[in-house]
Amino acid sequence: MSDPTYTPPKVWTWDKESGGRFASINRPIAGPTHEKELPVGKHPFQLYSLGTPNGVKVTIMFEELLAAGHAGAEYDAWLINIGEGEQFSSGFVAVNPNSKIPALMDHSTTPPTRIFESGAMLIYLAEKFGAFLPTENPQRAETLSWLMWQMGSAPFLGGGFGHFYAYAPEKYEYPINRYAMEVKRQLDVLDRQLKDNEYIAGADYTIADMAIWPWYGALVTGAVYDAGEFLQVQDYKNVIRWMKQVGARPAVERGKMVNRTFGKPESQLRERHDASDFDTRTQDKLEAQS
Ligand SMILES: N[C@@H](CCC(=O)N[C@@H](CS)C(=O)NCC(=O)O)C(=O)O
Repeated sequence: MSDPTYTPPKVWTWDKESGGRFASINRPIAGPTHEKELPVGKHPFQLYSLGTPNGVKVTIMFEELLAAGHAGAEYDAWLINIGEGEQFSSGFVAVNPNSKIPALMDHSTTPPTRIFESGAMLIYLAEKFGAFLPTENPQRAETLSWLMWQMGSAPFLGGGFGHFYAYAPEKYEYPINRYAMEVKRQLDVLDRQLKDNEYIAGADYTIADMAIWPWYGALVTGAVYDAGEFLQVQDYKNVIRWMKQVGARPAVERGKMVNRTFGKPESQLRERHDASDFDTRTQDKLEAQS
């Protein structure tokens, strides 16, 4: 193990060998690394994504909209392999200058509209279809407050706790303590809110649930970062009740399969171009054909 103390030099320089999972794709500069256009399918919405929590928020929203009868929400979901640096192609950067999944194009507008940041996509789609975002205050303000809470909080869970507990090349007590404390505090925030409310923003299921469930719903199953015991997630009983309730929605079950590249083959629909793909193109079926 290297020396756990560090004296920063006067000027930070890029250490390409910093180690840890994702070290090979982390760079201190933005912009494309290579020229490549993105594919465009037949539907109004073109989603370029991966089945991580940030990607799943948006595929849940699309599946919920379609289940609610909004046929205009049909979408193609293309797989972006971030481990291979596909988020740095010229086509992807043109949709999301921040080079992170998910990235979305709405081809039903002239010219087509680009949307980046998963929270912005949820608001855009909710406003476009008049669904899952209350139009009147205080419910609208409450929903947007919780949506922004998720966008501000999850980096402490993923980039903070998850990075130092699961991905860093060596384990250090200081950052793990710091972020475990913060994540447990966040879980307690949710647990208290869900004690008196069926859903995150009150009595109705909204985009706030869709944003928070893929991160904190997964966390209380113990599956995320294999940290269930460490964080004692079973203590957050109201979050667990809500996690199960939201997870049982058929649109949520479908949404979490889209662009998924891990887990059981039957749970992976790596690309979605048609509603029938859930029946015919999951990974187990594709592998059986090859
Ligand atoms: N705030 C962004 C976060 C997106 C994000 O962090 N995406 C990750 C995957 S979950 C990513 O694309 N990472 C690739 C990289 O950092 O190069 C959002 O919610 O859309």
